Amino acid sequence: KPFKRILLTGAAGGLGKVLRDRIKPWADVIRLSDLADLGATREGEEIVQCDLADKAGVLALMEGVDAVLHFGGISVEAPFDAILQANIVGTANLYEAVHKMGVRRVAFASSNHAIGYYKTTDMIDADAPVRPDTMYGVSKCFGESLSRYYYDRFGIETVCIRIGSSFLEPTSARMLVTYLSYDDLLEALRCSLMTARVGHTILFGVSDNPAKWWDNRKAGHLGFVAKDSSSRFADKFPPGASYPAQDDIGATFQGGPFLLSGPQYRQE
Ligand code: NAI
Ligand code: 15L
Repeated sequence: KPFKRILLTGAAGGLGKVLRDRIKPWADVIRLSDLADLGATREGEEIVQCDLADKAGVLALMEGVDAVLHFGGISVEAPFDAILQANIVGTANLYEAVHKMGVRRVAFASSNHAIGYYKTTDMIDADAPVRPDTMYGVSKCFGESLSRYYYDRFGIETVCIRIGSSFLEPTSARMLVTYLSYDDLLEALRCSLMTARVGHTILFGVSDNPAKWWDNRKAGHLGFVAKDSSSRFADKFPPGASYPAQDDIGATFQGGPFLLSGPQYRQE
């Protein structure tokens, strides 16, 4: 197998549960970690319950690890104090541990909400300046910057995957554009871990959907080719229909409903 031990953070979450069995061919041991309970240990697994905000705990978590899939943290908008601990302090603890323990490769679950203030009429690539739409999005920008720093300073390689919407199927018209199938997520992770040299790469995690906002040519060296498409769900959301109902701002910006979270927003 390509790796001895892969650490998956956020293993009890929606995507963690999807990945738990599917990444087993990549390592002798998968170390699963989360704040939440992970149930019984299965074959080829180790379970370490840990709060990412606990620096010593995260350092111990990294022992013997040779690659990390960092999916743990708060996955939606939330009060800043909570985001600060889980996503900002948590990701800082993770990279410090990665550095101290000599881990060479990380795949970081970033989000489209790092660039959610671009309009739905915009087409952007990895060089477009970040435009987070929430404090959650700001925390993902922090993870992207932090991983850039650890690459430039220490040569630790990271692929930041700006995941669109990775669920069983799209649940809104917007998700026909942002949908990332589970198989395509797995392929994006496989490319992120197995490509010989990735440096610091930003990859938009999206399937080969008919409508596109994101150009992945700057991540071409990863060789990621999405196989799925939201087209088979298009009938559920005919043009002009909006389900769930969104007001104009939700349809104007790439971040969609996240623009409606929080106390205030502006339209320009
Ligand atoms: P989720 O919310 O279902 O899972 C996140 C997991 O992180 C949870 O099990 C939670 O207990 C754990 N967690 C939260 N705070 C923690 C802490 N302080 N210490 C340790 N563990 C903690 O989210 P989901 O959908 O599985 O997403 C996984 C990752 O992918 C997240 O980082 C999310 O931001 C990112 N992402 C997901 C997208 C999607 O479409 N599902 C889209 C864009 C990004
Ligand atoms: C995200 O970043 C969230 O983690 C996920 O729950 C979805 O809301 C997704 O973005 C999205 O934009 O659909």
